[in-house]
Amino acid sequence: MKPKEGEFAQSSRFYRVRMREFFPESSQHFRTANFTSAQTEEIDMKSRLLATLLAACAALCVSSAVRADVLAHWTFEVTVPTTAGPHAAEAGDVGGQATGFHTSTATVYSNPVGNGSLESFSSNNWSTGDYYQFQTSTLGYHSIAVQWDQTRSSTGPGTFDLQWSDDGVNFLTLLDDYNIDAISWSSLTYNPLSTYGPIELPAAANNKANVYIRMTSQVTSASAGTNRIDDVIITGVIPEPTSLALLALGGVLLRRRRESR
Ligand SMILES: [Ca+2]
Ligand SMILES: [Ca+2]
Ligand SMILES: [Ca+2]
Repeated sequence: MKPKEGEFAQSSRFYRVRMREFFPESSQHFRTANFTSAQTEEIDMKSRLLATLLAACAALCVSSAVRADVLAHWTFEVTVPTTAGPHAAEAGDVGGQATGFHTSTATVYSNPVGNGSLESFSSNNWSTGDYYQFQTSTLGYHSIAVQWDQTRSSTGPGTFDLQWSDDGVNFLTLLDDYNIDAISWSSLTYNPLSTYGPIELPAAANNKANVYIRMTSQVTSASAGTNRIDDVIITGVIPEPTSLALLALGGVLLRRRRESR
């Protein structure tokens, strides 16, 4: 796309606009066009510098937007659930608590094999409205997301809602009636078909002292039917001042180059 020497007047308007940014005091020349090869080289060099800086800034902004931190990760390898909890997250920068809730007092909480691991969080006697709940803090974080592994026995509940709340009382549905297949888990082999998400929470979940996420059964199943969950991971993003600083630095460098002419 580089114009040949002496052809600047005919090159694209975009190019001329960019050149005027660099040489505001002599922008008239770009319409009449007659450059020595040294001038053309300088124009190209500055143009490339600007493009490089813009690309670097853009790349940094994008990378900071997608790089998420793990706030809480429940593996159940350490807590090894035998009750409704609370069970502390084994990993993550913030931590949090997992609990189960069942209407039936006959419910047994247990720890069969996970999805490629030894332990998970399992329960039986499922009624509509029973749930697994995961709590963490999102203070200082945005772009909150959750992913998890879930399966069931052949007679366990297979329809759930994913819900969230910032007070633990009023829940909003993120995923309505998602389906859980009865996939046999192995402690040695991870099965990606049992992984759900990541599902992003709305901006209202940003920067909250408490965020609660529930997987709530939409059906009542046979009393012996189980549903189990493993590797629940809540992530968030800390706004990074470095990308903003780099953008500002780019602006300073460009100004200096202009002023030094
Ligand atoms: Ca596990
Ligand atoms: Ca176990
Ligand atoms: Ca539903």
